[in-house]
Amino acid sequence: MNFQKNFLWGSASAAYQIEGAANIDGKGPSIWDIYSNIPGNTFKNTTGEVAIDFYHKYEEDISLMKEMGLKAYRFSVSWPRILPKGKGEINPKGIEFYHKVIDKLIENNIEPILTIYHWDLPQALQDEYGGWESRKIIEDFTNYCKILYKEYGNKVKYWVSLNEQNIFTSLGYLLKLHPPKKSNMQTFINVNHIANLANAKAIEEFRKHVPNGLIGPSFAYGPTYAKSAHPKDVLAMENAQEINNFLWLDVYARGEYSPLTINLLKSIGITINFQDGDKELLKKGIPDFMGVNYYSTATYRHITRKVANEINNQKGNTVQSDVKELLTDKLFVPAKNEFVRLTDWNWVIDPDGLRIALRRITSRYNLPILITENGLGAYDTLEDGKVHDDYRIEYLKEHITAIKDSINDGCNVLGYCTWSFQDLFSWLNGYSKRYGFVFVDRDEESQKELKRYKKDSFYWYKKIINSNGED
Ligand code: BGP
Repeated sequence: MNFQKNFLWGSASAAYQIEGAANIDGKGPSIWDIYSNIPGNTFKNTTGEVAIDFYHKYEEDISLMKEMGLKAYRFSVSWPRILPKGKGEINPKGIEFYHKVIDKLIENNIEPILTIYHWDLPQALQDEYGGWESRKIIEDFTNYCKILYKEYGNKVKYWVSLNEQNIFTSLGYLLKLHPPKKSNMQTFINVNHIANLANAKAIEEFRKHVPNGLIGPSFAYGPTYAKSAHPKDVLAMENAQEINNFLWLDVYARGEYSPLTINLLKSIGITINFQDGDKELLKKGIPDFMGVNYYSTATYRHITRKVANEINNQKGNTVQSDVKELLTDKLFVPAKNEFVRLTDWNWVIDPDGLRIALRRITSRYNLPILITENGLGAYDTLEDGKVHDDYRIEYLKEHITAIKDSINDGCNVLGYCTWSFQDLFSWLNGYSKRYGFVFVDRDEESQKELKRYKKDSFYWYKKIINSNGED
């Protein structure tokens, strides 16, 4: 079997990572504008203030997409560009900007995939009630969604509700690596329950406003492996699967938490704070597809974190968490997998893991899947206007083969968005970790220009798209 005829060969991005124009045309501050400006919070104190200036260069970038023949482009809307204070007054220039981007994409036969929330929460809502920690956010998020549905609902078919809820909550509320830099398991679970409700409400409203559209969340799916066949390692792996995957996937796809997840949380003293009406609302949030962001698999065992940390040596080229222990250590700890390769940032390279991810979702939920992110972060070098990124081509090729195999296995995959089209700002790694098909020159002298160069992978992906997945 081959890729379906209308397979969405795409690429992805997020507002804060590309737009820049942080204080321009009425945009309000997001939590990331504030957070990345505090020394020590990001790698070498880099910020997305200018990023790659997509705000002013979107036409140039979209013509590069057209030249490549890209079928779909995933981008996110910046909530504080639409609503500078998170609610209340709408910023007309923000509304207009995304109309221009969407129109340009459509004009060039590129399917827009719109992400509603990719982490840039309006700072005003964080200040007023602690952002995702308060149920007040459900109403404000719903109102923001309704504005987008009304404005763009007749132009955009594919919508992503929340990007990687599992990552922004675990890095923000467990590992102290994202704003608001906290570490408390009960707060983490409360925040997630609130985000689940907001996600369900957003989907419920979507059905009313965009009846012909398709919507789903994007989940950062790291399928779990057991370190060994020791039954205790297998149990640890299953615990990790409940708490690191099903905690979200089941709620999205089935509208309820698995009883095992609830009981495992109880065993470490954590409860999910249900209120009247929550269970009914979650049932209304079943998506049309599951968005999957796939980078790596995760291996687990049943020893102590101290031992695990000694074994899992970390590389110091990113901001590291200083959290030494988690409540979940009683149930599982991360372990090293000696059968996989690693990137320059120690991220596992495991194309089979993508096939496993797609199969597990299909087997448990039987939903269509849109791969909303996958890619290789690497140090690229620009020489005479060229970037020879054969390592990226190799990586993507292997992952595309894995998708093809999963389709043959019986998975319904709607499309594949690589991360990313252009080089962009990496939340914890600044600008040296590059993912794009298009190199963006941020050398000091040329930074003002932010000149774009096509990498070797640009021409390669063009061929892949043109042949619908045949190399
Ligand atoms: C995902 C995010 C993206 C992007 C990507 C690469 O978790 O959704 O926004 O950043 O990971 O991550 P990084 O930039 O840390 O390498």
